Amino acid sequence: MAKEQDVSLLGRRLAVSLLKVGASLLKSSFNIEPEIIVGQEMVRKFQDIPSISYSDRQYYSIPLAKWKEIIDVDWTNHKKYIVDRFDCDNFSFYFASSMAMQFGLNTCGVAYGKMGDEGHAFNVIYATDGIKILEPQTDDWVDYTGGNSVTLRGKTYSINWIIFF
Ligand SMILES: [Ca+2]
Repeated sequence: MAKEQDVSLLGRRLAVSLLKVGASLLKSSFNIEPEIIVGQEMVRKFQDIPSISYSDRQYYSIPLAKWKEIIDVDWTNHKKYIVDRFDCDNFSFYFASSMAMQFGLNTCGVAYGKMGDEGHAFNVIYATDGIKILEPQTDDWVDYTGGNSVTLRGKTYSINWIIFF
């Protein structure tokens, strides 16, 4: 029994070490040099959204082309959808938190609204050269230029609330 516990403990420590090394390698492979945006300035671009929350004074972002490179390797879209436990809200907060945790980018927000007639959560990316609405379950995105809805994957994504954190 003692030996089994030792093996489990060793396995856990190895797993954590691998995660740390992997995260560090991934970040250093991108050479990210973010631009700083004042929160108040950023939210001005979302005047057509009924409600917006932001928690930070300064926001760090990069150009769309660099965001695309990150999205292409990020594995959020490969995660399995599980009703309630890992559904649209979890995908969205997970993706946004991963961007802050792994790359120091807090300009990926979470949007609550509707996809067609159904309640839905998804992401908003405030890049230094544009704004995108992202479906984190599929990595599809579309330009946001104003208003409170976009057409993405042939569906209307409408936004009631955005939070940047
Ligand atoms: Ca959930």
